[in-house]
Amino acid sequence: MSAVVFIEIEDKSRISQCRRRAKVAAKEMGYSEVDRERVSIAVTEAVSNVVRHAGRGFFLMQPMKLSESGGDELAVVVWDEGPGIAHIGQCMKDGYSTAGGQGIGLGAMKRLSDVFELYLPQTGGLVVGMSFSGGGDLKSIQPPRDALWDIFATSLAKPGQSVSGDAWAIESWDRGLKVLLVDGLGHGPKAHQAATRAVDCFATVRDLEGESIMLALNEALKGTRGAVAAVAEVDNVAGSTRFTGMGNIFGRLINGTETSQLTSVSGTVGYNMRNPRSFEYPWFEDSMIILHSDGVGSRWDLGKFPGISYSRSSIIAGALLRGYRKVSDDSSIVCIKSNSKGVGGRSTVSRNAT
Ligand SMILES: [Mn+2]
Repeated sequence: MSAVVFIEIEDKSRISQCRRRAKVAAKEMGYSEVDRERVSIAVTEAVSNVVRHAGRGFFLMQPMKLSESGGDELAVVVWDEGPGIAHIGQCMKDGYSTAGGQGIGLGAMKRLSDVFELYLPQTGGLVVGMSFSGGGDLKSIQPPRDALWDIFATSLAKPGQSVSGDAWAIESWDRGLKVLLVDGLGHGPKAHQAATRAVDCFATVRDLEGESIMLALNEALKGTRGAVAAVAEVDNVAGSTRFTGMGNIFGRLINGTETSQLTSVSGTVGYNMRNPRSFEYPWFEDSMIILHSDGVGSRWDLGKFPGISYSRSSIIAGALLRGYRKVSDDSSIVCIKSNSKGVGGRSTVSRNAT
């Protein structure tokens, strides 16, 4: 399974590079030739648009593998740093192209993808969010209360490193979702080893409660260089979220205009860990939880991206990476929304694709 792909779009050569990576990822996910082709065409067009209109931006592609049901999706965010497209409605129509490209346009991208969303940053530019499924059963895990999950999670390795020392996992339970985000100390292969071991352990102890999960992780990580970690248990039935954090994994819970900073205790999982402690927060149908490692600046403000909280989780994660990623470390973000209105919502239960 291919991992995340993050490519800065600087010139024309990136178009074929992104297309190639998209084809490989779709193939590795077992997609049919037809599905591989539509991923390839949509990605090519989206990245070409950046080169034509903006000249700068990034391509982010994350395989999201369902843990149990066999479904999956390939999530793509293409961020365009340009002046923006003046007449978005016109651009949605096929055949429209301002800079002499193939002109298959945003309308075709919308048709080729299973989920399609645009976000227009106030500062200009254009963000395209697309998801592609390979025909798996995406409806398989529905949370209670008729809500739909909208989930995106990614770990970007520190530039120059071949593996990320961060990792994430998302598992379903009968009341909602359980999420792990782990940051192996430092970066590189040894951090990766610690993080991977935590993800493997999490899959076996997910039925426990947060504090017990953290104690199990501590046992599993002994002998590694250790990690910081957080577990969020979203309980859609009780309308609550339990957060258990050890060390500096940052978490915020956003309920409309209210934001809660999620509380962690200090310590290192697998090494000198003190007693873990869980904290409870309310969870509403329109709540959103964002977790990230310290490779993303913690002073972020979604207010700099007006209206983005209504966007899909992949676009929100893209915005945080765009604005706050530190190139001095591995950078991870998990964004989870439960959206009763089903706007862009999809039931996806995923774990790190390694
Ligand atoms: Mn870190």
